[in-house]
Amino acid sequence: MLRLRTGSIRWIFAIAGLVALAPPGVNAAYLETPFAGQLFVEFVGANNGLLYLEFGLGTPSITSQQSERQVAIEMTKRSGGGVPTATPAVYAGDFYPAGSALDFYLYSNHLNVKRWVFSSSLVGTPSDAERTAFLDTDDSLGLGGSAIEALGPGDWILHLDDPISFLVDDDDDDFVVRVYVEPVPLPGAAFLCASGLVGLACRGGRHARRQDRVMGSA
Ligand SMILES: [Ca+2]
Ligand SMILES: [Ca+2]
Repeated sequence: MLRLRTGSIRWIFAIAGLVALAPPGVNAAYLETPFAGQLFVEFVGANNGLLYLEFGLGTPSITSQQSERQVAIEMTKRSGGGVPTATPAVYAGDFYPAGSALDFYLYSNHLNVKRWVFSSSLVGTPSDAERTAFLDTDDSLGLGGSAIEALGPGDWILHLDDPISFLVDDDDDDFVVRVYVEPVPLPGAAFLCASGLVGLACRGGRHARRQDRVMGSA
């Protein structure tokens, strides 16, 4: 008969606790990466009358400077409508391991009326603006109320509304962007991240790298 001593039982619970803590993904994130890799953001289309629209990663402070934010794409109004200043896919950071959380923000400035929406707010008490921007409240897309169209593993089209759209509609075409992960071999340090052994440290490192490397400038 297998007999476990009290010390052994403590170790089993301790190891089980570490395993439980190991997955670093945030369950309620807007998206989660299905595998480790590099994230890219690609402008698809837009239909809005905004003078300025900015799309990026994370949940920045509304008092932040643009240089402090993880800007991916920005649009400025020209004759004939709003167009992005950058159309190619832009690199938006390394995300290790699989299950990394992806949240986004939109910021608009129209005649100096500034508005923000954050996808991370959906897990709490989102504003009407945030629900309209990051969801499809009338299910016009037929995706069950989601604004996320999956093209394949780690490859999505986001049908977003601008931050002031809730005042007039929820047509899910104000800002359409593709977000996708390119799988890449894990470097040595990232292997440790993927193993969950040093998950907290890795998340901090990823954040710092994203701050350094994400496209966009003030
Ligand atoms: Ca919407
Ligand atoms: Ca709209």
